[in-house]
Amino acid sequence: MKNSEVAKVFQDIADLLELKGENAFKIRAYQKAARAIEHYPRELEAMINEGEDLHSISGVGEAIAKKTTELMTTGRLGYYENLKAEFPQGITNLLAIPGIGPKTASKLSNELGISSVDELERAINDGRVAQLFGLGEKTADNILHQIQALRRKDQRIPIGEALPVVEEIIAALHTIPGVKNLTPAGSLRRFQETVGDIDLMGTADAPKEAIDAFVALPQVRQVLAQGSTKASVIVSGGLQVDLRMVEHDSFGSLLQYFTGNKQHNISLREKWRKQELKLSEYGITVVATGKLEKYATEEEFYHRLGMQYIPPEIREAQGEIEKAERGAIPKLVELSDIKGDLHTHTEWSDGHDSIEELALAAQAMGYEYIAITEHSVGRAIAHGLDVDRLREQVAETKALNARLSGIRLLTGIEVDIRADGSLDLPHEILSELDMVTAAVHSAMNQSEEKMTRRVIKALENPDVDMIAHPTCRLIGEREPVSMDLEAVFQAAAKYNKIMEISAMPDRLDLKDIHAFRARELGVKLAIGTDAHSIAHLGLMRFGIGVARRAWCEPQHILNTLPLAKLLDSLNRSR
Ligand code: DGT
Ligand code: CA
Ligand code: CA
Repeated sequence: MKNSEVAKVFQDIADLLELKGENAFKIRAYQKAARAIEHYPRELEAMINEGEDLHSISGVGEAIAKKTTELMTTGRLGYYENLKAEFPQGITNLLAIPGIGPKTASKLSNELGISSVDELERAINDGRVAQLFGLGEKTADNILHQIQALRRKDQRIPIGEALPVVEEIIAALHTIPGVKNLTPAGSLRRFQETVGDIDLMGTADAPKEAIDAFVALPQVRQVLAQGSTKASVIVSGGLQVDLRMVEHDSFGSLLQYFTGNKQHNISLREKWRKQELKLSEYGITVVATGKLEKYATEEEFYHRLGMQYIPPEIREAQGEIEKAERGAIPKLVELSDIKGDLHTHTEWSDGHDSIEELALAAQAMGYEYIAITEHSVGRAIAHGLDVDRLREQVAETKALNARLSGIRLLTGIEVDIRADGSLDLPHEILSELDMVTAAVHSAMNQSEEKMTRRVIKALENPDVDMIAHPTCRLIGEREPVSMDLEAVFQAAAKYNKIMEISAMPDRLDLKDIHAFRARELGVKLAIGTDAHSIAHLGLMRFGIGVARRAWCEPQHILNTLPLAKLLDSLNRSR
C-alpha cells in the first residue's frame, strides 16, 4: 500500500470524526498524521517490512503507527471500517467539496440518498437539491460551482506548462500604467510539480482598471467572476487564473496569505492568535488596540513575527516555522549559484544544435562549463554513439575547447545501463571522458529487486560519476520505475556518486521529497537540464525549484562549484 493511500484513510478518519463532533485535538492528530505520511520521503511499507519504528516519523504517534501497521499488513483497518459503518456510505465524498459541512452532507445523504459527487451533480441539475428544506437555489448553484472547480483542480497542470502561461499574462499586464509587483502565488510560487490553478497577485494605483484589462486579455476564454479588486478567468488551455490587485503598501501581506500552503498559513495564524495578533491578507491586527499593520514586503511581515523570512518553496508546514523562529532557515540554492549544466545533447545524438552553438549559449548565460553527454550506442532511436563516433566527437569537443575561451566543454556521455546493470560502452572509452552519466532507458518494467540491483551495479562501476533522471518517470505519462531508492541513495553515498535532479519539467527527477532524502543521507546532487536544444538550457530554474523544495543549499549541488573544484570533485584521470 502506498503512502498516499494510507494518508487518504487518515484524512477520511479525520473527516468522519469531525462529522461525529469529536474533540478537535483528536481530529487534528489524524490530519497531521495524514500530511506527515503523504509527504514522507520513504515508503512506509518498506519500513514496516524492515521492522523499523514508524513513530520516529514526526506527526506519527504510537496509536497511528499501530493503525498504519495494521492497514499495511492486513489491507484494512478495523477502526476505520467501524467508523465508516456509523455513517451513510460515501459521505466523505460529499465532505470533500468546499462549502459542504457535516450538516449539509448528512442531509444530502439521508434525504436524497446521495453518495457520490456525480450523483450530487445530477440532483442539483434536476432541482432536487434546491428543494431540500433549508437549501434553495442559491446554495445549490454554489455547490455546483464548487464541484466544477474541484473537477478542474483534479486535472492538475504540470508547472512547466503553467509558468509560461502566467509569465505571458504578467508581461501583458505590466504594460498597464501604475501596475506593479505582479507575482504568481499559490502552488506555482512554491514550485510544486503540478498546479491546480494559478493565483496571481499584484498592486496598482487603480486596481479596478487593472482588473478590467485582465479580463479583456486575448488569452481569456471565460470570465468566472469579476469584482473591483479581483477576477477569476479560464484561459486557453483550460487553466484557471485568479488575479487579485491591492494598493502598493499591502502587497507583502497579500502575497504571504495567498502563497500558502494552506497548512503553513493555518499553523502561523494559530500560533499568533495566542499572542493576540490576527493575521490576514490585509496585514497583522493587534487585537488589543484593533490597529491594522500593513506590510509592503513579505520579509517585513515575517520579521514582525520575530521570524526569519521563509522561502516559498519550503512553506509546507514541515517544521519551517519553528526553524525560522530559531533563525535556522538555511540559505537555499539559487539560479545564480549555478556555474554550468552537466547534462546536454547535441546533433551528434538526438539534440538539435551543434556543440559550438550549445557552448556559446552556455557562455552567454554566464556558465563556466557545460558537459556534453550524448546517448550511447544502445539507444539507436536517439542515434546513440558507438566507440568510434564518440572518439570523433570527443576530438571535436577538445578542438573547440582549444578555440573557445571563457567556457569549458566537458567531454561526457549519458551511457545506457543495460538490463543486467552493465554499461553500454567499454571502460577503455569511458575512462577517457571528463564525466560519465549513466541512465536507465530500457527494460523499465523490471521488478523492484532487479531494478535496484541494476542501478546499484552501475553505481559500483568506477567509470560512472552520476545517475541521470533516476526514477525515469514522466509526469502524467509514465510512472516511476519500481526501485528501492533508499538502498540506491545509500549506495550513492557509499561510492561518492552523484544523483541528478533533472530540471526537464516533465521529469523533475529526483522529485522534491526524494531529493530531500538523498541530501539528508549525504548524497551529492547535481541539476541537469537534459537539454536537447539551446532553449532547453533555460529549464534550469525548474530544477532549482525542486532543489529548494528539498532544502538544498549551494554546497549540496555539485554544479554550483567553479570549474577547477568541479573537476577535482569528478576526480577522473584526464
Ligand atoms: P493548487 O491551486 O491546488 O495547486 O494549490 P494552492 O496552494 O495554490 O491552493 P489555492 O489555489 O486553493 O489557494 C492559494 C493559496 O491561498 C493557498 O496555498 C493558501 C491560501 N488559501 C486558500 N484558501 C485558504 C484558506 O481557507 N485559509 C488560508 N489560511 N489560506 C488559504
Ligand atoms: Ca493555486
Ligand atoms: Ca486559487
